Amino acid sequence: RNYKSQTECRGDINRLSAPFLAIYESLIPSEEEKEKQKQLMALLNKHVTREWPGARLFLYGSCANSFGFRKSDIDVCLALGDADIDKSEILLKLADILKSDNLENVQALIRARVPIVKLMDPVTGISCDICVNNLLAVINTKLLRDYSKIDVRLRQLAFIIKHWAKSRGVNETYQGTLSSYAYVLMCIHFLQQCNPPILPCLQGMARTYTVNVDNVECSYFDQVEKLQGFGSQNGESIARLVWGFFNYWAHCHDYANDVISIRAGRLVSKQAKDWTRRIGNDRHLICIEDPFEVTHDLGRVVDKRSIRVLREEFERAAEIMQYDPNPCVKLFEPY
Ligand code: 3AT
Ligand code: MG
Repeated sequence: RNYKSQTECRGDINRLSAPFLAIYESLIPSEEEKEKQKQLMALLNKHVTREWPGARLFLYGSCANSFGFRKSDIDVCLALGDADIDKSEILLKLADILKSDNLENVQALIRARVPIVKLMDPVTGISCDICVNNLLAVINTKLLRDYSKIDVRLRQLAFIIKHWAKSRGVNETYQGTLSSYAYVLMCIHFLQQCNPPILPCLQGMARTYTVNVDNVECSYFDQVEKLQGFGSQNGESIARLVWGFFNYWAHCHDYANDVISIRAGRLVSKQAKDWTRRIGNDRHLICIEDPFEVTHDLGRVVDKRSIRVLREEFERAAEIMQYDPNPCVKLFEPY
């Protein structure tokens, strides 16, 4: 089902692409920063393999999924083969080991929802969070990175949407708004459902990559170099896509009935997922299905108050994209 846009797009939309692309370019991390991240990973690896010879370290989240801004912290996952370990014990041990090196502010936060060790490396200036055995996050990081290689407009759109969300204060899960991960899924969905599509549905194609993590089978077509040019039938400019994204979430999405699913490559119904009523803290006011943990709604953090904030922000952004002479200023105005 393709949505019909509520409004005709303004006639001068394409002249807005240059300023959006300039913002995107200004947010991309430098090669030098990427080098420093590798340097810190090598240092951490040395400590970890000395203590746990079979262990591996993975980067995940925005530093590895290609949707990270410059000067971001990095997220690291320590993968230990054994599933039955006591994570708190491992993290306390890891903190002890890292404290004895020159790392600063080393702290084990073992009571957090995702328990981690935090630290700052004074040599590179990079801060980092290390979690244990969070392999689904490593796999969803790869999926997002693979999507970003198919059409550069995904990375451009997601950077602009994340920058908007951070500027407007709607990228705060503890306040009931959405995570960066959720916004990237919304961008992928949007580019899958446009006509002609700019992105395929990788989980709906022949599987070339399969892993089992925590009893979840994760598989999809990952030979994305073969999909170069997939979206070229659709010539929409980045400005037009930003306009379309906000128009979709402001005026076209059916919040009462629909779930976005990049796994299915289309909308699915709340009914089919039994997400029609509140269960515990899950209110399902905006439904974004996780591509692998399909019972997991990334919109679960959204409550009665924050859904209003979010929808008002989408409407504000759609209005600016339609009428403002200089949207790039107004759109990112601090709230
Ligand atoms: P920033 O650039 O730091 O804002 P990020 O991409 O690092 O964004 P998050 O901080 O939202 O994104 O999350 C870090 C990673 O953790 C991204 C994703 O691989 C994983 N992740 C986050 N939230 C969830 C979730 N609810 N379910 C599964 N994986 C998640
Ligand atoms: Mg992060």
